[in-house]
Amino acid sequence: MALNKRPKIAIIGSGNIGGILAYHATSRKLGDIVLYDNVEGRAEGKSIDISAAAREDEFDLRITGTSNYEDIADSDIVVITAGASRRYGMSRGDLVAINSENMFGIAQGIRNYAPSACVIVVCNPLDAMVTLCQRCTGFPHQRVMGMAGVLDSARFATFIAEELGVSVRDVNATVLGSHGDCMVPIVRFANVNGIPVMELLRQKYRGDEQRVQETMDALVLRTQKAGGEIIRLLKDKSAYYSPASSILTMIEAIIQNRKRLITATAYLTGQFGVSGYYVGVPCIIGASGVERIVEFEMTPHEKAMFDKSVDDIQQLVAQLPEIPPEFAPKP
Ligand code: A3D
Repeated sequence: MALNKRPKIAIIGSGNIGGILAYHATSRKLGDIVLYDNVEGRAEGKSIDISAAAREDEFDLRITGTSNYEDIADSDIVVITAGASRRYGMSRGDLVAINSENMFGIAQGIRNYAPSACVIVVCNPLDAMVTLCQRCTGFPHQRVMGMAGVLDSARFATFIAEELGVSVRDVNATVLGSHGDCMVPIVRFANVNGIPVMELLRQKYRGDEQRVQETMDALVLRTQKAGGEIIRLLKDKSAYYSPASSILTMIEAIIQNRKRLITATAYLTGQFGVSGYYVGVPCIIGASGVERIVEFEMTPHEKAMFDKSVDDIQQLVAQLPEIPPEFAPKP
């Protein structure tokens, strides 16, 4: 019997997010994992540790650690979790220079050894780094996407569930736009198994419209600042458990060709009135990557917030360095 090849997932950057992602990807049996890091021994050490969980967690996958790009050869998916993260007091934009420099080498490694992969960018500032990754790899936009919206939407859903005292499993929430303070939670779409959250807040606060609005405003603001809230508490680290879970959602959607409708940072060619920029929007994610961007009519308030978010992205992208000549498309 011919057995199909198992999916191969490369994770570039074996720090907090990369390590947890590798562990959960193996325990969910998603495929063989290659952990890469430029700190000698880090990826290998984590891979040996995770391998030793295989018996108890009942997986028979291969997990290897490396500092050599050759080992990511022919990966189906590459996730980029390499790079500096924010410290307390920093904005995501403060990471442009350092993480751009990292991206040059990473993109070259991916372009050389995993030319058919779908790439999920996670490092910050997300919207700029996914742009740079696509420019450097030259891959079709459909195969280069950013993970932010799944996480931002999960945070919004979590805060709504806590406020209403319901299971987060039943909460649908959508956050679009940039992965920054100008992200756009779409309040109109927030519901608990179809019942609008605003209606449930009205029931809770017995029709006190001011209290309802203030509560929703606070949920939106907390979502927009959620990353910073965690950094303020951890001081020298950013969130890592929930980003890893959100990346898994995207990996599963691609590997299992699930056609999930989720928010991903995708390249716009006129959708929502934007062209030539990566922005967080609703997408169908399947085996080919971003298979379709799903548009809907925004209210004037949503559109104003979305446009502000796009301005934010444009400012970050304007700070990106020139692409070195070795990345120029081959004639
Ligand atoms: P951390 O635990 O510091 O791990 C980063 C790893 O990358 C370290 O092991 C480094 O050695 C490694 N690394 C650095 N440069 C390179 C390079 N050039 N090649 C290979 N490996 C390298 O950080 P983390 O895992 O907490 O976060 C990783 C990135 O994700 C950061 O840029 C964060 O800002 C970002 N992040 C994004 C989100 C989103 O929702 C988009 C959420 C949380 C963190």
